Amino acid sequence: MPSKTVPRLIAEKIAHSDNFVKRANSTLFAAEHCPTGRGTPCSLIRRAFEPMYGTGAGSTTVAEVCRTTPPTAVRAYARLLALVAVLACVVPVASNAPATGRIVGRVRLVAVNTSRPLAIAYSSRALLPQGQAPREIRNVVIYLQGMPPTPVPPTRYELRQEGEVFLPHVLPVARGASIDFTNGDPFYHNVFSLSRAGTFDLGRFPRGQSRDRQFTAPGLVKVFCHLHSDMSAVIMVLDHPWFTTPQDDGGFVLENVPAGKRTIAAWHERVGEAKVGITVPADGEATVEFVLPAVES
Ligand SMILES: [Cu+2]
Repeated sequence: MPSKTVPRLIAEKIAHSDNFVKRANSTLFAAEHCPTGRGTPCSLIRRAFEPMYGTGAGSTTVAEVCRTTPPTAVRAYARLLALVAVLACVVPVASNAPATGRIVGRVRLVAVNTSRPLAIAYSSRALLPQGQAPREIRNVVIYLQGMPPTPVPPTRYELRQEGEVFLPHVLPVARGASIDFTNGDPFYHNVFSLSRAGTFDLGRFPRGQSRDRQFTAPGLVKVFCHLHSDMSAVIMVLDHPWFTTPQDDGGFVLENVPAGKRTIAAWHERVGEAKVGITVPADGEATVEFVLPAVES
């Protein structure tokens, strides 16, 4: 029985318990034969053990788990392990929570004299239905700098292609997030990137279809369409959860920020990064304001 949904931690604990016999990448015994002679047919946990045993790419059967207890007991055991894992996480947090505070801020975009009009990325905005053009402030990303890599539960986002533009134009995500690129136009689009943090080409696809991609390396991923050279988007992949996009009025809040001295940055693709050092008080609030010399569209 494939157990693709068993989380790795639990799968490892199951495999290491006395009730199970594990084999990495085994061709020595088939599902019908239990080497211990005491179990029921072996079940497969595909991929879950790959990092553990280093069986390499292209390997599908990376571990076999031989059950000596019925599936219901396996599930109950897995649930018990999950509960233990949850308690192990929750209890220390409840008794010894790291002090956190919040950062409340505002971003203002100010016009500057520029010989260039808007970046070419915006030249097809006229195709958008009236009133739907995203405000330039939404293309700012606010994030903390210098934070240790902090895992974030995988999240799924959508980045649409509509009116020959990517919406949103700028999308911050945490490492591990997946993005569905959905074509909402009555003609084909493509999605590709040559960025170091993510090189891919999702091919061409028609209206209503989408292609997805997971982003596993931090950094800026610039996304384009082979078919429409004006189209572009920027995905900022961050290695922690402390980031956000300002509201239409420029306001933003970062919650649960570890207390202490922090560096907060505001990024815009035509301005780059502006950063400020602030002190976040435990159970308190720090305020910050950014003024970015970006042309309001
Ligand atoms: Cu296109």
